[in-house]
Amino acid sequence: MALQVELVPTGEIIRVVHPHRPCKLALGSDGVRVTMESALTARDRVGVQDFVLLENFTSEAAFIENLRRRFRENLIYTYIGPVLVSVNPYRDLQIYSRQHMERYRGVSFYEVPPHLFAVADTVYRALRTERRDQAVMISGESGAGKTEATKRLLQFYAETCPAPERGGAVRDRLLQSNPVLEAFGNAKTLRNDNSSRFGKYMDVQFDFKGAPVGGHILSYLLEKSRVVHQNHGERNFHVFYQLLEGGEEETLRRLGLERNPQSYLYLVKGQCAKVSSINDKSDWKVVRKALTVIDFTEDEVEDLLSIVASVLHLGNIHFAADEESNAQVTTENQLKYLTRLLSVEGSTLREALTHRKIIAKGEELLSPLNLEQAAYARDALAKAVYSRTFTWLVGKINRSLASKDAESPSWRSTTVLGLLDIYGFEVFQHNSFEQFCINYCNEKLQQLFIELTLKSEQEEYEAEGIAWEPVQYFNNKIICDLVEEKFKGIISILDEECLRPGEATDLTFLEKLEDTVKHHPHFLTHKLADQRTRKSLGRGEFRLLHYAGEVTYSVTGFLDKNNDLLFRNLKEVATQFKMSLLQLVEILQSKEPAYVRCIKPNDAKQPGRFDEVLIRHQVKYLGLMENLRVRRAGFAYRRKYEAFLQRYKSLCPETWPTWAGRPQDGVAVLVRHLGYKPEEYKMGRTKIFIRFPKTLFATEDALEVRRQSLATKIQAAWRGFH
Ligand code: AD9
Ligand code: MG
Repeated sequence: MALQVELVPTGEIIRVVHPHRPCKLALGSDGVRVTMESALTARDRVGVQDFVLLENFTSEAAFIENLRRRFRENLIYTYIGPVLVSVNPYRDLQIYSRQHMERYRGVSFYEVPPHLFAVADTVYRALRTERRDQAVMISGESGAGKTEATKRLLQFYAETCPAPERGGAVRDRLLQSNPVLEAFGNAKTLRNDNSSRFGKYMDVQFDFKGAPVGGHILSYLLEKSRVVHQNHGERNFHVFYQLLEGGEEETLRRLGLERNPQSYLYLVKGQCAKVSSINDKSDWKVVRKALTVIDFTEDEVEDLLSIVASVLHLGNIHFAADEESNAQVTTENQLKYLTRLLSVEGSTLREALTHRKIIAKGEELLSPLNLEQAAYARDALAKAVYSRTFTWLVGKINRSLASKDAESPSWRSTTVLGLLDIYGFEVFQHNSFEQFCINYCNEKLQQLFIELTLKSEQEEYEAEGIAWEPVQYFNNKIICDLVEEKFKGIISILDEECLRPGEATDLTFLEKLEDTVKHHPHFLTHKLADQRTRKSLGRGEFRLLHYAGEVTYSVTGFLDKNNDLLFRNLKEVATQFKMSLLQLVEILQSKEPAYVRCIKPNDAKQPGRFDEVLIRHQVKYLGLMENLRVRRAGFAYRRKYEAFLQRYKSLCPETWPTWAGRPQDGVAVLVRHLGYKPEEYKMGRTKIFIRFPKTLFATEDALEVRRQSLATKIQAAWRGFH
């Protein structure tokens, strides 16, 4: 096996430190053999570890080729400057061990191969030394590896940060909140066996010594429709199957449940209760234990299970029509369990399932429901019960994670590290309100991403005293405005329609939309389309040209689903989702951002398969080329003077083996010796900026030659010694 080492000459001694490129070091009876792959062939084989070093940085093909080479070598991480691009390997690469954590602690970001832990460590050190709040934003499509990355980051902090003086349990709670949230908020979908069906933003609070002392979770838009319906090949939320498989006999009996998921209508729609990659029984054990760690009392666990069970019983409630076509409950047994589990009167529940309250002339009247309406009411109740339980669960976890020292003076000096694991941009054959919300969310985050990347570039140039040349880029604010603008944005119009119950329908909403935003370059409907595009648009649809591409949304269900989200106090016209999103953007803006951009290599969840079409699409919608262009606008490469000098000082007799003066002056002497032309680089206050990769590569190659000759010398010396 090729050992990954780097030889760094320190005076007369050869020290083996971090890997930079592959090199074989063999100790045999005839001495030591050091064979290094040349820098050039290594670049050919494994690509560059930072996309800014791509010669042809505007070429998408070159970008993808670099990803492919690295992926083939199991190098799943690559940088775009400080941004980490990650490709899901779909196999355990054994790269997250305690040793790996140690290896990435306290080292210089660019001196080690790209890794999630390098980001974790850099963020943590910035938090400690600059005392600024940080946020790691993890994005990518379903199955790309966001949740895995979030978990690895949490694990890194839990294992490597010092323990707090008091309340050490918080580290366990931070870790254990995960299986519980996943049980209730994740499900098997066609794209991912453990797909998060809610967005998550988690804050970890650190005290002034850098120990984790508390946490807080914000959740976004749980996909509650899954409770009552799953597409073929998908499942309901994990917790249902876990409880049925893993719950104790006695518990199930008390809840009136049978072990077989096939007995429950809410669990059979997707026809795949069993998933080979999931062990519901052992997962339940983990969840059950985690509930205790995060402070659930036995009574609270009991309540939680009662609610889970009641959703299953609700799904099995059947109705029959009486002679007036009014729905009557026919499943008395289910009703009996429900009244007990939910602690409601049987008559109240029966009435709620088969009648609707209406107010006529100031009086409350009960109007009977027909079969279809009753089934709808039953499903609505199941969804409401489940989603409220989820909200309650998050609140409960937050109380358990809340720092117990909130009142103490040290609390005031805490810093916060946020982790954002949100669903990526989605385009399906059929896109509805959920996709609209998710894609709007991604549109906002993309706007923030580009803004912050540009801002940090500009700030760095200014701080370094280097002239900033404005970069041309696509600003997706125009699309965000189209969705969220007051009075004439899509959300405003939708809310307005929701305020006209009885009169408004999904189609009147679409008509209003057509009237208000008809000339917008990113908006199209059947009516507004020309002959050519009209064919591809249905009458109940509108199309948005997102930064990531076109998506056609069907308006069916928009009013209903939005009503669900609306604040009950309807004086203000704003939806909950938009508000919580704006709040999230504010939270993120107040922090120093770091980014992990996850890519899914194939749809088959298979290791080693690199599906180019799929990947090209993600590179596009993650805005990676835009990101690279901004990063490369001026200079391909920049390094602190100390780091640059340390790495290349052996190439100049004046700086080798040590340079006594200021590192900046040493670098000046060094690059003059190397023959850098004035237009190829600039000297900032603390860093050297190099314009083109080829300048850097020439220097790297020179270093390579020097190392090879050193290696030859050691071998000769070794042979002489023996
Ligand atoms: V979704 O939007 O919630 O549907 P995620 O969160 O992006 O999606 P997730 O992290 O759940 O995807 O990853 C999907 C699966 O890919 C995991 O269950 C693992 O089996 C696999 N995976 C992801 N990242 C890694 C990794 N770094 N190493 C090995 C991985 N396997
Ligand atoms: Mg996820």
